[in-house]
Amino acid sequence: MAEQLGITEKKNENTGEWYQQVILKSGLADYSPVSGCMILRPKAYHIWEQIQKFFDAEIRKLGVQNCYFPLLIPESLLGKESEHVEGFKPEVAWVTHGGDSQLPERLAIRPTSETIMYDAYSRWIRSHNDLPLKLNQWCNVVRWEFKHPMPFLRTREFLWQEGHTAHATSDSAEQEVYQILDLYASVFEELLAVPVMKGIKSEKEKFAGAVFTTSVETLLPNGKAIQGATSHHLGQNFSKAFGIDFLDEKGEKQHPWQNSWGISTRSIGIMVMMHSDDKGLVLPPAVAPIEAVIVPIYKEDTRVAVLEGADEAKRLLKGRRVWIDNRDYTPGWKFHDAELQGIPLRIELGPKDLEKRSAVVVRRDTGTKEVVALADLTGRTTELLAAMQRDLLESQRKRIAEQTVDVASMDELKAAIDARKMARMPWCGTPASEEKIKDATGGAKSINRSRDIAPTEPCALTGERAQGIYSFAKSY
Ligand code: 87F
Repeated sequence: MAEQLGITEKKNENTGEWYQQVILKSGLADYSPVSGCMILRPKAYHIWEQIQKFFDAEIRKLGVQNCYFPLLIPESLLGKESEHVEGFKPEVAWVTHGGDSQLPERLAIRPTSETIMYDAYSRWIRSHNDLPLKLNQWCNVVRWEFKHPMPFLRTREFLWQEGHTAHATSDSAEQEVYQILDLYASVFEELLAVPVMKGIKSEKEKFAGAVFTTSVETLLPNGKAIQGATSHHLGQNFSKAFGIDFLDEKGEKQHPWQNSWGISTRSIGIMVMMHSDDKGLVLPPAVAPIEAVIVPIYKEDTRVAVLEGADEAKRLLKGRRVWIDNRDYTPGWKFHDAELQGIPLRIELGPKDLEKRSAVVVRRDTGTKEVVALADLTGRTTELLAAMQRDLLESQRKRIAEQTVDVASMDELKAAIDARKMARMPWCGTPASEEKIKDATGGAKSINRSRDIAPTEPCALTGERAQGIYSFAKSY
């Protein structure tokens, strides 16, 4: 039997299967011979490039410079700051041989670059004149996950940027943590149309090497939360472990204050999960490789005139990313394919439309159709793309608000989690309490706490002082 072209699973019935089909059939990505590794096809890579372009320009304004550190990290170096690496050890992939000969020391394939970068920082940083040092690299990392792989969301190799900065004062470092967090929120909200919650992680959920960890997080339609990016304040933890020090203005020896921060191709998976539907991919116009497809509708006798009309429409949309689908398929087939591929606007053009000097324009997200005069096509297309970008974000914001409840006890928290909602409550933030929540709810975790909202009530579970208003959900 021929494989079905369209999506055969429903998003809210079998999310996992539906997701895989959307990714594969829309042409975003494909599997590879190695389980957990995937091919980013041009459509996915285009989206990644938009993220890179935006974020790279913004961090440059903050004085960050790009660089590249080696892929292979000697075992002796990786284990140096043992506290943070210990929990991650099972996920490290190793190179043990060159040809047939065993290496004298195993080499880790970078899972993250703190160790190799801070080893270099210990040689490069001497005085306050060398600070701040702000480096970033765009690269791939490998983490040998054993959980079931999910394209973009859980893969053994992924692309990311990792920023690593060293500052002469803790204030300067802490300020940067939140500047970067704001940029991550902009990537999600302005490019991917994904609403996020910025906040600080609990003691249990923070990066073990950090003084505190901040994150942007969102709630997917299936009630699972997912972390989009993180920005850590490392304090002097690594500078002490790696012997990074500088002479301050008074000539006194000090350890610098450090940050590290990252966003990965996982962000693309989050965007797919959030907006796509039972017809296939839905792409926010800002990151879509094609913003509008023109589908010419003709019979033999109208072919030339309609194709000329399609060319004219394309000329009217000069400067936009427009594709005329003149492949040898029926219009109906092309409509479905454009939906599967997530092209934001479909412009249908037949002989009757041409007679009236108009076209039918259809939005991918809402399916709304309208007749647009060719004279208005340029302006209306701009409006519709902007409206779609805005509406995708707003409709998800509304959904998340509807899927979030305030709770005041463990029973209410449990009920919310069982109903696949995100729960919010004033909470003490202690690891012991977090452990109890996990047990009582069958695996829910704290997501983060906003730094802007101060709790007025004590912890809803322990009665102790609340550290903040935290969100809770099951998560990826
Ligand atoms: C896996 C193996 C070894 C995560 C790992 O979040 C080490 C690690 O340190 C590890 N998985 N981490 C934490 C990464 C922290 C930090 N690195 C820079 C980030 C953002 C970018």
